[in-house]
Amino acid sequence: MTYAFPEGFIWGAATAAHQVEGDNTNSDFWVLENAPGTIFKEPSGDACDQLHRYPEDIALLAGLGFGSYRLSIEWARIEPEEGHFSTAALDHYRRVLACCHENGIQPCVTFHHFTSPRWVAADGGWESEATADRFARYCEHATAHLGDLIAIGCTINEANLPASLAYAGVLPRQGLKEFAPFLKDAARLCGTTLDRFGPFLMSDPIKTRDVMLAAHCRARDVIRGGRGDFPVGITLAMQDLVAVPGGEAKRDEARAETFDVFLDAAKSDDFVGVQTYSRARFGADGPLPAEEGVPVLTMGYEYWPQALEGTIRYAAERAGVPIYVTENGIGTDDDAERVAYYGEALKALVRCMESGIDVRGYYAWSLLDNFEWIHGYGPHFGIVGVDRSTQARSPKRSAELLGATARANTYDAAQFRQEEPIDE
Ligand code: GCO
Repeated sequence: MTYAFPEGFIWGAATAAHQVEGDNTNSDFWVLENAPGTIFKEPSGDACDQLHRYPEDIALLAGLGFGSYRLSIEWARIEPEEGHFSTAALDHYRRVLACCHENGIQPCVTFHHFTSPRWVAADGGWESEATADRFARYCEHATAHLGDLIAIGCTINEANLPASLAYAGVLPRQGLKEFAPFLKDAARLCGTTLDRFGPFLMSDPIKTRDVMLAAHCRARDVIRGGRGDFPVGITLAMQDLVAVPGGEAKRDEARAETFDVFLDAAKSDDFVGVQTYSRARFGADGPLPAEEGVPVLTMGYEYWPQALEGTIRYAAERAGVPIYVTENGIGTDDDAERVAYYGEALKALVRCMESGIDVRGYYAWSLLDNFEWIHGYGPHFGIVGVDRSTQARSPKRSAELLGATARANTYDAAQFRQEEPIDE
């Protein structure tokens, strides 16, 4: 089976600043990772040193055949103290974006990917309304400096993640503060008290959802009104929520609590960014465990690449705006499994295209093996491997196949089935 994508379809790979840049010392997550008793498996440290190695990474991405790079800019670097905007940090990102253009890569820029400056987290963070205004002000400055070089803008990454995890029972509904004693020390190290401390994913998930939604809407408006002319949207963590017979009501409740408020707000956006890794099943009493016989990945969810079809369909139908798949991928040490995953996921994407859904682009998560938050460097999502002692990059077969797909703008199912590299 082959499928030719429409002209102009965007193919890329994604990363996030904190996961690849290294030494993001002014961010709230840096404090969380290094606090005594932390629940993080290891600190991010140098990450992939992309702060210095971005020219190599961008050239690599272009050489593989991709046309776009989804990266995030780091608020903690750009506004290290409230109201102080670092021209040096903004100039750094200007060089990064210029480097993308020099390599024929369209930059898709995420303004917030989980991390915030310490001062934001110390003053209410994502539990405080004030953060919505502060975020919009930061976006306004960043757009004034960078907007002419941005091809696609994502305000906030996975703003619905805390609410989704709370609904699934992974996060306590009132947040982690009572349950994770290290947060008290982390708050102190940030110069605040536990009740004022509000880093993403560590805070009250429902308040976070509401503040992030407000922040997104304000940011979207200032970004649109600023320098440059590019589509602006939000990205959402979207598992395919499916009901076993009798589970429809619970599935719909989960959709309402975790997707719908954002998808409804996205009706006024230029697109929705869909980020899908797996599915979640619902029975009459709520979330169900993995189905027997379906492999469970290191991240704890099912190997279910076809999930992408359901999430694209749901997002497109509810929001009624174009879709970008801003993340899709698998954490595995076995690149053959990754190739098989992408083969199935792209097939699901093709089914959506064939039924006329307006999908404009697809980004693999991730360009690089990188810092996977509380899991540290254990899970490998990269299509390019990174040697942790030398920082040497080595593209995997999955990178070559996705790059070839991008270059041809055509999906060829047979390629994703071959055992041996196509060019050898
Ligand atoms: C997220 C983030 C990424 C993750 C990726 C793999 O979805 O949590 O956007 O930062 O690394 O999803 O888990």
